[in-house]
Amino acid sequence: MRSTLNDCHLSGAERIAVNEFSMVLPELVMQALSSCDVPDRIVISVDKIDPSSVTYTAPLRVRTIESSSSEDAAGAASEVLRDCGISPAAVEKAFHLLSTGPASGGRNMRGAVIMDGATGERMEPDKSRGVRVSRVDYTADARQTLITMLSKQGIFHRRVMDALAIASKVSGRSETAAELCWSDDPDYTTGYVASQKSGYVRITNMKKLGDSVGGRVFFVNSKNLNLDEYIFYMEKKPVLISLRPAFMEFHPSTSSG
Ligand code: WAQ
Ligand code: MG
Repeated sequence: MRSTLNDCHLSGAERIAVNEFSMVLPELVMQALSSCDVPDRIVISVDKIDPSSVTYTAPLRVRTIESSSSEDAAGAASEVLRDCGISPAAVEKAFHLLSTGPASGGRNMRGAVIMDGATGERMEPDKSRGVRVSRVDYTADARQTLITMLSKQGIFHRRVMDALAIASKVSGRSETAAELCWSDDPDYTTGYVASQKSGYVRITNMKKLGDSVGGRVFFVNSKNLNLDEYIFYMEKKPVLISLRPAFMEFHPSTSSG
């Protein structure tokens, strides 16, 4: 779903529906109608996907580090990244890119930077668009459980659910060493570092309020990396986040959504 007002982007969302297709469509329309402005255009496009192409992965566990300034946050994020094996040079390069705007002219990208976690070299073919993660969603069970869990912690927000889905898909691929992200939205300053090793680590005050630069960096182990396959997984491979990933992968036809 994509909604616009006067041709300006208002909101967007993507879902994978297994059995509950007729329920998902009204949810997308409701979501479009509940953004801060009323859209004058809502576009919903639907693609059929082959059920046998869907894989299942577990959600990353979630924790939050409270930091008091962007310097403090950078210190905390660097520590987690270093612990995931990212070199100091790559960490520094990623912070520089995301704080100055990763696309040319200091603009934001639509997608993510792919960076060699050892050398800091950028590997994404299109350096202004980046790699856009798509085709990821929660199973109905996992969505409900995570909403309850995040609400109990007082951090439930659609933005957190969306970011956790992206991070779980990205770290679900073994070539990913870690991800670093903060929003390009000037009034959302909490970012995260995510990996299989660290889980999804939210870090507050990752940037200063009012700053409209942000982005995502996927750090990879470039040894044995097939870049085309990696990008295909991120952009095209349907992945459902499930609380029972091993079971569901083995019996995809028993999925209830
Ligand atoms: N795939 C790859 N990169 C993306 C995608 C995507 N689907 N969507 C956005 N990006 C890149 C793009 O460069 C954006 O400029 C940047 O990420 C930030 O996107 O738990 O809202 O949607 O409280 O603004 C973190 C939540 C929120 C932390 C991040 O990012 C928390 C967020 P935004
Ligand atoms: Mg944004």
